[in-house]
Amino acid sequence: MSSKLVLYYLSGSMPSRACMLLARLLNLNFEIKQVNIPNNEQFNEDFVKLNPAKKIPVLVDGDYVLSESRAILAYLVNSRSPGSNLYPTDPKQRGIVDQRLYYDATVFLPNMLAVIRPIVVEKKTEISPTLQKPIEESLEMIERYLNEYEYVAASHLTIADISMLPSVTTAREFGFNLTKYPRLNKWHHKLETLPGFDENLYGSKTNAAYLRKMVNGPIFNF
Ligand SMILES: N[C@@H](CCC(=O)N[C@@H](CS)C(=O)NCC(=O)O)C(=O)O
Repeated sequence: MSSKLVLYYLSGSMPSRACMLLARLLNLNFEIKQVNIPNNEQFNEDFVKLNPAKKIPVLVDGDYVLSESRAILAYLVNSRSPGSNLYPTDPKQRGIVDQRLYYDATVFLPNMLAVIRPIVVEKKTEISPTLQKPIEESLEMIERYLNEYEYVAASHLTIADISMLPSVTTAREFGFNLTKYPRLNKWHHKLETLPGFDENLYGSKTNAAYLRKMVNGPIFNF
């Protein structure tokens, strides 16, 4: 029997919510341990032992510890739902899913975190307007992916959708107009039916509200 999973998490954190969404979708028995990033709990000694990179999410499965949300998503499918088309086993199909995951890890999420981290962790009180365009470019990129397939990497849901969804919901709460990207907007509507979407929405709203409070105004002037 597999052990109970523990997810180090914060609802305002997009990659944490991606792991939560997949855990809910797979109906996994898991416990959430809050790591309060605004209070800098990621720098606490015990947490740093768990993840020296000082980031959430972290998954603990017995004595196995894994960080990096996309590695966690892949591990959860491979270990709890092997063979599922959430992470296709065909090399070419998996290649497309991995490409989207790497795009998310190296471009889209960093574009979002460039807005969030200075405020939440560094306690800055201003957001540079130059950070708006890179997010628009990422939304356009996902629109292109959705031109190729109904979901971002295939004709069905994969972990690439789950990885990107929290950042798209957050972008919408930041004021980005998703109707400018018709396929993305439709995709987002479809994913609203996923178990855990309400928690994703709550986290996105909390995050946006925190930023607006800290900068004392809108996140961007559209
Ligand atoms: N590439 C990582 C990014 C993790 C990440 O940056 N997490 C943020 C919360 S969204 C964090 O823990 N930030 C704390 C800090 O930067 O000090 C992943 O996808 O898991």
